[in-house]
Amino acid sequence: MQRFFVNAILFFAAITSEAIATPQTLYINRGSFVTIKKTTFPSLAVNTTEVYDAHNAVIAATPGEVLNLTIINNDSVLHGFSVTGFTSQSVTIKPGKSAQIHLTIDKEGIYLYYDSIQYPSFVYLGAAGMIVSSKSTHRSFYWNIKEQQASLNESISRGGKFSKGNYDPDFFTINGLSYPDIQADTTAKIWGSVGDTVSIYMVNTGQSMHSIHFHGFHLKCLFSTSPNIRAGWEKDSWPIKSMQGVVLELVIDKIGRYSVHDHNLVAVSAAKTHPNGMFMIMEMK
Ligand SMILES: [Cu+2]
Repeated sequence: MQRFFVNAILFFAAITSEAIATPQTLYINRGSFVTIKKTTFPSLAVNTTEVYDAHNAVIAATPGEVLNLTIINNDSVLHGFSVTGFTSQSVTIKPGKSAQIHLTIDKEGIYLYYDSIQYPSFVYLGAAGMIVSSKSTHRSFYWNIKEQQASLNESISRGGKFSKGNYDPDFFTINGLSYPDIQADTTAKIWGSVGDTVSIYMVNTGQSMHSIHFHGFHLKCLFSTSPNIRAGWEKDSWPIKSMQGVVLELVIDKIGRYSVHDHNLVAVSAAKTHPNGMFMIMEMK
């Protein structure tokens, strides 16, 4: 009887958690990114359908699971697919073709998948996201943080190479969205009630470091791939290097609305207007 209730609870926990699943098929899509200022620039993304969406797919696994992914190149140039920690299994995919990748995710943690062709140009254009592995039943949020310089995208999308030489990014996004639009992303918008513990999975798929500051709370790092951040640390600011990820745990001990943002103030802007960048208001009830 007790086992039935445990199963029932797990079942309902599964269907009421965020709409993050294990997609079997991923598409590398080319599209037009729409900024918070309603301007556009060419972009890439990895999605679960053949329709471009700046929000790269989140792939969720449980430890011990084997992910059998089919990646379809829905673009007109060669692309690749690699996963950090599994780079020996990288694949290249011709236009209109597909490739398979099999990943045995044996530990809890966070991994980045990315387009390994013309690295880092296609990653710069947007083709990178996260694979998360967890046994936790805590409510989870997923942040893919990234910056871009609108004036570079046209030439890079035509085959130019990304260079950090004169890099001066002007758009800063979480899952392809900026404040206030990011408030409506239920996979990213952090909320909860006093007594809740929530998990935040964060990858930096940009080319710059992003230091994320949580107001009102100290979080604990559960997992990190970033060499400057260690699991077990408890603090309020998390400087995540390019192409690294962290898993943070937040214990909600008070009500209120608290901001969380990139501490580098330019990253809270979009083409010089504030606060249209990496900024969110968390709601604790
Ligand atoms: Cu701050």
